[in-house]
Amino acid sequence: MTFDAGTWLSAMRRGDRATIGRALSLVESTRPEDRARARALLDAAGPERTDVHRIGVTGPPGVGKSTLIDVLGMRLLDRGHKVAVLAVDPSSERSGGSILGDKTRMTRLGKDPRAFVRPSPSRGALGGVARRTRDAMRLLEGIGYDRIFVETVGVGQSETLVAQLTDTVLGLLSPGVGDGLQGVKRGLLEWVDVVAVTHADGAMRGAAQRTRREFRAALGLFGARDDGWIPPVCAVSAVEGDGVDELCDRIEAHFEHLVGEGRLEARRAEQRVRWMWHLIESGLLAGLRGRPGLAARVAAWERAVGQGEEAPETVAESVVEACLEGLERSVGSDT
Ligand SMILES: Nc1nc2c(ncn2[C@@H]2O[C@H](COP(=O)(O)OP(=O)(O)O)[C@@H](O)[C@H]2O)c(=O)[nH]1
Ligand SMILES: [Mg+2]
Repeated sequence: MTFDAGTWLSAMRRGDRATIGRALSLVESTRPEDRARARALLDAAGPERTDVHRIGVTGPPGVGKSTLIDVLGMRLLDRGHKVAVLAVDPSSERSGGSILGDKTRMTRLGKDPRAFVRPSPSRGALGGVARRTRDAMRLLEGIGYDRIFVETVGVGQSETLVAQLTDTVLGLLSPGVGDGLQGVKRGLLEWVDVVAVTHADGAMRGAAQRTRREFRAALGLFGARDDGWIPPVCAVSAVEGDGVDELCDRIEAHFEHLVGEGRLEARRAEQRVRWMWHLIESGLLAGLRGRPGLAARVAAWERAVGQGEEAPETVAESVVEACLEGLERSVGSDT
């Protein structure tokens, strides 16, 4: 099908999965001609929707993220929602089979016509992953998906990334991980909205319940957050189904908490502002390094600083000042 944003969107809204896949590939591409088409699609997809719940799922490889998304997603379908799943992997190293195996872990969701599972994770540098994930979410929202899961390996920066992309972060723990709580960063409890201990079945059932109690107690010590939310701690078996309904209710309750008093808008507004600053920073740097009309000058600065003829501070200050003066000239100055 040749490209036309309107035609593509209608096909996607009718549930044409091949076109959805193609559109997501466009959105993920960095080629300039693809970027232009992706932008046309996003413009046509309409404004950001506040009836859409973006749910980040984070935790170490093997904790059960994909398996749990499969059962939670099925519950949400039964409750009348349309579910989509994206995976992100901002690590430079390969993360083994955990994400590659996602499609096979999401056997039910992957086959259900009401759901869309993006099998390939968005990989690469943090900024690129954030951009592709944001755009993919907006596209999926624009064609009617209203519960979007973002699965991410809970390592390093990807943890905070997912909090900047989603409304609710579900943090998964393995039974026993909380023993004494030394192994768990306190930071985690500050930005995870719902906690679930997985593998609460068979031989691990008791350990999972113990870990749950320990986390409850720990969270009780921290008290409620500024916005009044106390992250609930659940124990869940994705295999036997125990605790899945309760967890699903808790996740939905957090969304209601956000929607209730304009907190969702506030959270997303903050995310958009952060994103704007990220784009300004990365755009300025990329522009300075890559603008053809400045290439010779930039090379001369580097040479002068490298050879010790100019101080790095002197050059940096004059570059920054010139950028800011140029900006004041074009947008005006408040003073
Ligand atoms: N017994 C049991 N096994 C589980 C549960 N959840 C996941 N698993 C298993 O744990 C392994 C890793 O699960 P997966 O969903 O791929 O983890 P991910 O890397 O976090 O996405 C798989 O073999 C699953 O079948 C659970 O609740 N109970
Ligand atoms: Mg997985």
